[in-house]
Amino acid sequence: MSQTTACPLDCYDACSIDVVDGRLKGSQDTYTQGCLCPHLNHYENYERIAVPRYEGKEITMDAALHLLKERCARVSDPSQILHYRGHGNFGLMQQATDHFFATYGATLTEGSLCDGAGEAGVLEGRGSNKLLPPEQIAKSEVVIVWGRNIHTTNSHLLPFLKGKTIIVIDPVKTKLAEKADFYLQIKPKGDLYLALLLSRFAILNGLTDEQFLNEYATEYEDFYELTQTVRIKAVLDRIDVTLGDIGKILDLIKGKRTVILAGVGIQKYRHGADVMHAIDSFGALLGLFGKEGCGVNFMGNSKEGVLSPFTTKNKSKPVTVGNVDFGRFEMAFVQGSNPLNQMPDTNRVRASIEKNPFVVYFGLYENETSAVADLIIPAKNFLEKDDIRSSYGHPGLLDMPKVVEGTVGISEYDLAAELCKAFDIDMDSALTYLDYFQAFGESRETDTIVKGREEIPYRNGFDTDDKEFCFLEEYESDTDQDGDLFLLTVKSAKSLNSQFKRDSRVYLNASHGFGEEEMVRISSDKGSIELAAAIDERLRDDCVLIYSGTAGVNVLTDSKLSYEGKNAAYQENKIKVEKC
Ligand SMILES: Nc1nc2c(c(=O)[nH]1)N[C@H]1C(S)=C(S)[C@@H](COP(=O)(O)OP(=O)(O)OC[C@H]3O[C@@H](n4cnc5c(=O)[nH]c(N)nc54)[C@H](O)[C@@H]3O)O[C@H]1N2
Ligand SMILES: Nc1nc2c(c(=O)[nH]1)N[C@H]1C(S)=C(S)[C@@H](COP(=O)(O)OP(=O)(O)OC[C@H]3O[C@@H](n4cnc5c(=O)[nH]c(N)nc54)[C@H](O)[C@@H]3O)O[C@H]1N2
Ligand code: SF4
Ligand SMILES: [Mo]
Repeated sequence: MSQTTACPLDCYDACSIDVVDGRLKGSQDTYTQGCLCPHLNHYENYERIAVPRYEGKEITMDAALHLLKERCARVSDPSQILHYRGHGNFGLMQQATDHFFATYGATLTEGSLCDGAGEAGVLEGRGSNKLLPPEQIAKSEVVIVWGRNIHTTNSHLLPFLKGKTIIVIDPVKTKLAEKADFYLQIKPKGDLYLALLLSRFAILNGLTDEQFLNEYATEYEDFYELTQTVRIKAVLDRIDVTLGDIGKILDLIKGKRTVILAGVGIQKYRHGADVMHAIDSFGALLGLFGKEGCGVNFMGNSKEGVLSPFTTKNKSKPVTVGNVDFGRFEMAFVQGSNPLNQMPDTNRVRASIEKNPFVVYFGLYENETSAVADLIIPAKNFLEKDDIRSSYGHPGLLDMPKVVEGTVGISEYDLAAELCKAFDIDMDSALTYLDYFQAFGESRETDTIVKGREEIPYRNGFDTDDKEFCFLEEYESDTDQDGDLFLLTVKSAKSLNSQFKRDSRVYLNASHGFGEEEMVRISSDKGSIELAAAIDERLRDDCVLIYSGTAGVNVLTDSKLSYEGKNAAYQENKIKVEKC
């Protein structure tokens, strides 16, 4: 017997899955093309939390829910309860708990650990962040992959890139960079200046689309003036790019249908919004919006066109997810997340979580956060509950029906419904919510997509007040030029952030003189960790790489947020590496 569901993970691909006799197989649809990735191929092998625990002792689910309700009731001011929800599961029904906590008056989070800065940059220029469908990428002639590691994070897009001219801009020589027609091993944080210089020379070399600019982006002359304030020689040296590199990129894209795929790598900095806005401004000069086979894509907004039936706002002012002080609250409910590994500045997070008198961890796996939680509630996995999801990589709206009768854990809906019942809060049936979400779908021949998504985004102008693109007008300049090393914390092929098989080493260029497996101490102004070295010739000699999910990586990072977008800025502070 075969049933179809979808991968629940925080991943561009949102694959369709056929469950055949209990085994997970990639559906043969045009996007998933019959294959899943290691996370899902080995999904059943990862040991789950089977039984709830309170203060280290196993308890029944009934007892756990009773404790949870009792504790909520005991907090006299509900805004003293923090609801901290991550993206361990991307199903829309995960928000069911927001409904309870928001209605009850608890404090929710805002901002992002992920793409908030880039998203803010996109919104400034376009007024919305519309997803560029893979079909348009397939119709392009040139693809610029800018701070995105497609083989690792978005592998199902690779077939759509076949036969195209590929340009990669990344401080790490990724797999795609190895095969690219042109690879620019830029210095980290150099992208804003690169975009400004590309724009300046695009204008000088006549690559702009006058008709498009006169209709949809008339302020381009002011932007040209901004690009002229950049001191060419000094800036090129600083970002380790030559005039020849700029010329080569412009030659490759001249007159070609071009797509820019920007990833989170470009915006893990405080000025991340400006970086993305500068890249978008370059795209607008070339007239890449609203045309077949063209576009600029930065993690599409997965919720574009999908509203939430759940109450998610209340009177309590939300706190920012990147620097929340858990210690300020009387209770913290952590769902689908591992803040003690994934939030920046782990030492600060640890101290603040330790101050919180009642931390609840609601998840699938043991991790740094479950290790310190007072109450642990296992969740059902995606195979064991009904859900539905959208994606930030394609326009699909994918049903995720229950395919297995689970024996452990509780679903987010059931947990929220229990709490709502206890506190006399209205909540509809799970089916009502699922129907509500399904109504945003539109069936096509072979799949269902979110209704109203544009096949060619921005065909009729932008979503700004005057329908025009707003160019970058000013930017925070990056003055950081000290001799310390850049820390790149990128995604690993074996883990999904901190889920599954985590990496444990620090990757360095051989020029630093460390041996393979030699223990080294990596320090920043936030703390230090010790890891075994791995020699990696894909890296520049001013960069050190530690994969996201590695234990301790965020001891090194700072919790200062991006200037716009309330985003964590994981790559802002520099590091030193020395022998242990
Ligand atoms: N296998 C796997 N897939 C995943 C995830 C995972 O953990 N594992 N995580 C998922 C999530 S949550 C997200 S947000 C997406 C993210 O997907 P991506 O955007 O692909 O994520 P990253 O690996 O963080 O960064 C991409 C690239 O940016 C480069 N980079 C770093 N700094 C700079 C810079 O200053 N300039 C430039 N030009 N490039 C830079 C890095 O070297 C890296 O190759 O992936 C999703 N998919
Ligand atoms: N240094 C560094 N830090 C980073 C990043 C980086 O690149 N570098 N990336 C950032 C990014 S892009 C992101 S998106 C965040 C991600 O940060 P988090 O959202 O905290 O992601 P994970 O660490 O993968 O934790 C997900 C948890 O969800 C739980 N889970 C899985 N499925 C379910 C379910 O169905 N129900 C419930 N209740 N729980 C479930 C699992 O137990 C798992 O522990 O991390 C950020 N942190
Ligand atoms: S993690 Fe991504 S690539 Fe892997 S199965 Fe899920 S959606 Fe597909
Ligand atoms: Mo993310």
